Amino acid sequence: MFLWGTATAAYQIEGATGEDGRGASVWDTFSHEPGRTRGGQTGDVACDHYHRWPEDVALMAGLGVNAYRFSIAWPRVLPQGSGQVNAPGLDFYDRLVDALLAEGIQPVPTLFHWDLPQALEERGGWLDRDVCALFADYAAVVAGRLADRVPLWITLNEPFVHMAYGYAMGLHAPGRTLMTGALPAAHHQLLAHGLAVQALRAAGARQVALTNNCTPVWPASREEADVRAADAYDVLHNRLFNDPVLLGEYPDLSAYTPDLGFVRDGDLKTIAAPLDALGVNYYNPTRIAAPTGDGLPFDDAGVTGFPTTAFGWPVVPDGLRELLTGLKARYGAALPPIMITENGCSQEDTPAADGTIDDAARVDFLDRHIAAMRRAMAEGVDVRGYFVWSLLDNFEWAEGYDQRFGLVHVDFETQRRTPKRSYHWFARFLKDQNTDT
Ligand code: GBH
Repeated sequence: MFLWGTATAAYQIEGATGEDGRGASVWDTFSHEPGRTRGGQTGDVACDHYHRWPEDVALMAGLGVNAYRFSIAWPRVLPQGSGQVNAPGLDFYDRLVDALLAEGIQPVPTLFHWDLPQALEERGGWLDRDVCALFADYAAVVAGRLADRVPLWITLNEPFVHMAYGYAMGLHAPGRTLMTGALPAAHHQLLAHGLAVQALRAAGARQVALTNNCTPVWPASREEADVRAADAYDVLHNRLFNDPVLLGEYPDLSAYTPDLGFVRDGDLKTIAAPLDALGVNYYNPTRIAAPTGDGLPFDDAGVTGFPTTAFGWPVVPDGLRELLTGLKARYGAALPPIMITENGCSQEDTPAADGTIDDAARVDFLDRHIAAMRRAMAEGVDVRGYFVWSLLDNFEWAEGYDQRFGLVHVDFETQRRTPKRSYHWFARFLKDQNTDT
């Protein structure tokens, strides 16, 4: 069965950050520091999903999706990151899973979507190798409770973005600005993934995946310097996270670091544990030019000549086809089936006088990206699922509540949910799928 779903993440929707024994995460800390997020906004309340989840499950039932990708907040389950399990935290996800199953919706949990327990940040976060084993312990606890009802598990969300934004550039929690010194955070996330694959399977998980953010990389010109820079960027954004998992080796990282001292014997074997699916989050291609400074081996030249989302990101549907066929060309038989675990766009989405939200641009965006995915499938790429980011407008990290990605509008003053035109469009689309098959 092809999975058609929507996606969310715990810190972006749950709120209730101090309730029922939840520990603090790096995003609680970071978002409360002055100047970190737009207008100082935080996920303290977000979509109040922790209390309103029955309404949100009903919205998905009305939509007609057969899958829902959400993330589990590590600090809800283990407030200190390790040790004492917080029963009410696990109970919350247990109830959610049952409610989804009752509506015929397959729960697809992600174990880490950037909300590391603050207690683990205090010992170094993802720079501390010991956190890898603690992640596997956490995975075992959650799967021990849910794997009887949850077939497919995702370990991490976008380790590239977490490394780059959280550890290299300081735009996300934990706000470190290590630049290439952030590389151990990539390796430790990957090692944590590999250890979690073992823990999940031991706890009865039938299918395990990793979700990577992938981008087709376009050289700014055919000049050799631009082509070389584009290759260097492809190494950092895509191959650093796909090669070790799928091929069991790192790409040439010499443009970023003189040595890989943080990689120990046996790590790559752990990281390369066979997967049942590769989760791919696609937003847009990246255009890269030769470096002008003396820091990184590339410059972001910006994609021009395409329409943009409210965020300013270029809308390039065929980039998804290009990405998928490119993955197949590079990894061949080593490429597991693919799930598009996120695709979507932010738009202005202001309600009209009568309260309706006519997000025609989102309808067009989704329609064209699904068509591009199907072109890739026609070209032989094995795609097994597609999840819209996102079900609800939510806390868009450093951008706060201004960037709206939902099929459902959220009024953050009242928490009122209003399905947008794209919701009704996707519901119709899903109905047509069912009658076709
Ligand atoms: C995902 O990250 C996250 O998983 C999710 O939590 C988040 O809410 C969602 O996307 C929307 O942001 O065109 O050069 O300006 C996406 C990471 C990084 C992808 C920035 C798009 C734009 C680059 N994004 N990138 S550019």
